[in-house]
Amino acid sequence: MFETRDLCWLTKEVQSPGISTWYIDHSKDSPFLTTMEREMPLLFEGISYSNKPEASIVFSIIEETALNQDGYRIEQATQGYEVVSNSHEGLLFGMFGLYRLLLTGDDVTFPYQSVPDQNIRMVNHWDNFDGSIERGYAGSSIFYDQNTFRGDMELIGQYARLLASVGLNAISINNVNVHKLESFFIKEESLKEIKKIVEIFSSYGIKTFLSINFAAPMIVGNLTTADPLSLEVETWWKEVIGEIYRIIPNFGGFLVKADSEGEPGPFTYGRNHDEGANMLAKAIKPFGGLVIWRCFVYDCTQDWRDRNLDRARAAYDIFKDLDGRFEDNAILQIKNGPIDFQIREPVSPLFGSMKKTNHILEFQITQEYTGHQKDVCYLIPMWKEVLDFDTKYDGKSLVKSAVRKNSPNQSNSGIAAVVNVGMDRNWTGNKLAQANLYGYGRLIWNNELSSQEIAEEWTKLTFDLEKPHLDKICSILTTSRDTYEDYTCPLSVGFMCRPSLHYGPDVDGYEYDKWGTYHYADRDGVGRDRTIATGTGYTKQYSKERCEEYDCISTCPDELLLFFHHVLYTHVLHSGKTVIQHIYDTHFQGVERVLEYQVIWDGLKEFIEEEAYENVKERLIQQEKHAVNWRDQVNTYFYRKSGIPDEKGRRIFD
Ligand code: BDP
Repeated sequence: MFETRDLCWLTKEVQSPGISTWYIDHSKDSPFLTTMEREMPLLFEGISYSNKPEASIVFSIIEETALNQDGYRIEQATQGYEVVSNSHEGLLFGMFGLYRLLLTGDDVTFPYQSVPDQNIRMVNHWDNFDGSIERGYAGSSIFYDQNTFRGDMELIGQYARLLASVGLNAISINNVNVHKLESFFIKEESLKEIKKIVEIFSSYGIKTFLSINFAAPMIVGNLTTADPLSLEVETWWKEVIGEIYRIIPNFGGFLVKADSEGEPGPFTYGRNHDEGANMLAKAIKPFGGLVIWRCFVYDCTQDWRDRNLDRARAAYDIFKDLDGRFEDNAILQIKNGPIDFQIREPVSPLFGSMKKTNHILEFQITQEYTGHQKDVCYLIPMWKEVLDFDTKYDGKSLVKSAVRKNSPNQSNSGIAAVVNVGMDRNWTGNKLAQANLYGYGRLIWNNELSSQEIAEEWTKLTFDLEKPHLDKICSILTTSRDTYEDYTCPLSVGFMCRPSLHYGPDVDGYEYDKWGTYHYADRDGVGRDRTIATGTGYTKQYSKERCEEYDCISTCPDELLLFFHHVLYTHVLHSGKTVIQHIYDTHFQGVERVLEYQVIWDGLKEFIEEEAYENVKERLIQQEKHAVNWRDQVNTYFYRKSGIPDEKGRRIFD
């Protein structure tokens, strides 16, 4: 249907007549020379490789501890710019950095230095070999099609440059739920295909990982067990890993989802998660590989006899005691919240408390619970809150620094996120959802950037518009998370969505479920009691100060109230409103905001290129229907339960 693909934020031409040639120092050693030779003219139009130091952009390797692994500095030289770094990766990131600055940076002061705040900066694909994507909302997989490798290397190349341009340096290319066919990715036939993908990502400084099935020794190797302590299993993995590195010497390592949602794991054999992860980590260590082990394990069904059984507690209950018992090349990957990527959750209590194990913080860019890339929902404000959250261990310990500082090997720490791209021509389904991928990369490189700054950067790079128009798009983006929360998730009550699909309302859809339950609404009140005295005791998993704050109704922040407490509908919030009135007001407000977005977008019609305009317009229409449906179902539900009318007399279906 479309002729060319939307290259997002890398399409504009730099208008800078001063730049004409470029030169890379130590060129013979640079693994990225070919990549840069291809990129430079694309980014800085007309530029050519000069081999001469007086070129207008010079890339030099220096030795400077402050620039760390991938950092760079751009200095203004007489004829142009000099980019310096300790590593060739840093020069590559510096090349994209310079391009961005020339396009957006009216008030940049040189020298401009940029050093990433996190070492591993990763995206996780949940792509299946049949071409489908678990929780994917932008078409089918860019890697696979009907149980074959799609083999569109040009497309993968475009994707690699998008990722590198925002500073990402690691990728896993298959779903964490590893079905039978993907379990065989570790065999020679597939590895030869995977090698081609790995080479492309490597040429942009990105390491490639595979998700593996913990039971692969049985599925692939025909062994009778996958017990991590069995010698036979250990030997099998060593051979497999040796074979992987023989074919792909620059392979990154494994990502593992074990003992979670039906996936096999060490628990099957009465072993613990350190035993499972360490067996693999030891086997892959001689090759410099990593094992990234997910903490999304919640094998704890509800049981009315035991009030402590609470899904929110699971990750901490399972992993906290294992702190310090993992190999140096094993990394725990922890979701940002204790449940599952809801629009509002507290921060996982493992951050700050886990002090002797390498770890990675996991976000979700794909909008599973946040609107399926139909609804606009700019996620940077939410991620910023998580990064800036003070766990209050040892006085002060913000998540963004705890992830690194509490990892004994800081190179093996960082941030990962489930990515949102697919075969859709604009990569992300909704054009505005590109801002989440762009912003994710920018934010995890520079944790200090604000949501507003990132939104401004992305809009400037993406649309050819005057400032007042760019500001309007930014105003939609930066308020959209609050809007989505308003019509879906009052005061942190999550999971009122349609089961399995996770789009659209179904207030009781997950309530009374064996894995649930979430809102606990009855005729008098709503919310899950997670306090120490009368609830599940989840609050105890936080530092003393945070525990006291959350455990007490009067100090618990409004936005998290119903996650921690069961309260009466007439309970008065810090905001001065009752809980029931808050529910009504936010749901009406959410719909009104979406209507405002439509008006703003309509006003941009004559300035925005038609395809992008129509794409967002069509999605805003769907979002309106969605928001109205949420408003009506949630308000009606709570009106019927409580019998308390809206004090503003608005229409609620009954
Ligand atoms: C949940 C998704 C499920 C994923 C799981 C995970 O609903 O599809 O497999 O997370 O993170 O949010 O493994």
